[in-house]
Amino acid sequence: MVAAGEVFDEVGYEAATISEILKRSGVTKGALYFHFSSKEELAQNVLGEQVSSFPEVPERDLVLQKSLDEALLMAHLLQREGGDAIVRGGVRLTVDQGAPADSLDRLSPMRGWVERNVQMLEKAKAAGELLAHVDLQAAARLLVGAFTGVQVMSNIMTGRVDMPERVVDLYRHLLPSIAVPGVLVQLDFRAERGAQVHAAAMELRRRGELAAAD
Ligand code: XVR
Repeated sequence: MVAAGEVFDEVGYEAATISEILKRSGVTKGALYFHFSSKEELAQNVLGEQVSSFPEVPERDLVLQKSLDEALLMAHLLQREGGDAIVRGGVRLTVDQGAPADSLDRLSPMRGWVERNVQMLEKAKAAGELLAHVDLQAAARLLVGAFTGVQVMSNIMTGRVDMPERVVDLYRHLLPSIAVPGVLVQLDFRAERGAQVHAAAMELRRRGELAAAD
C-alpha cells in the first residue's frame, strides 16, 4: 500500500504500473495479487485509506481546536517530507479527473470527509462553540472543498511546503463565520501544531495497539 501510494502520488493513476509498485515494495507478484487483483483494486484501497486510517488526534477542551488540529495534521500528512505516502497517493487519485473510462470511486472518500466534518461540527454545536445560524452540512462541505482547493494550489506553487500556513489562512478566514467570538480568541492557530499533533497521534495509536495486545 505504501509503495502504491508513492507511485500513484508521483505519476497518477494512468501512468502507474503494477510492475513499478512491485519493484518499490519488494513484494512478490503472487503476494500482491493475493491481496489485490488489479491496479484498480489497489487504487481503490489507497483512495479509501485517506479517510479510514486518518489518525485519532488528542482531545482538546474546544472541539474547534480539535478540528483545526485535524486540518493541520492532514496538511502535515500531505507533505513529502515526513508525511504519509498512502494519504498523498489517495488525495492525488481523488483530485485527478482521470480518463472517462476509469471506474475509480472518488465520491465515497469525499462523502466520508464531509461526514467526518459534520460529526465534528455537531459536537462543536452541542458544546456551544458555534453561532446559532450555522448550517452544518454547508459548513462541512465548504471546509472539505476549500481544503482541497488550498491543497491543489499549494501543491502547484510550492510542492505543498507552504500547506500548513495555507491551512491556517483558511481557518482564520472560515472559523469567524461559524464560531462564537469567545471560542475564536482561545484557538491556537500556529502552523507548527501539525507536526506536534502528528507525534501525539502516533503515540496515542501506539498505546492503543499495546493495550489491544494485552
Ligand atoms: O476534511 C478534512 C479535514 O477535516 C480538514 C478540513 C480534510 C479533507 C481532505 C480532502 C482531501 C481530498 C482531496 O484532500 C484533498 O485535497 C481534516
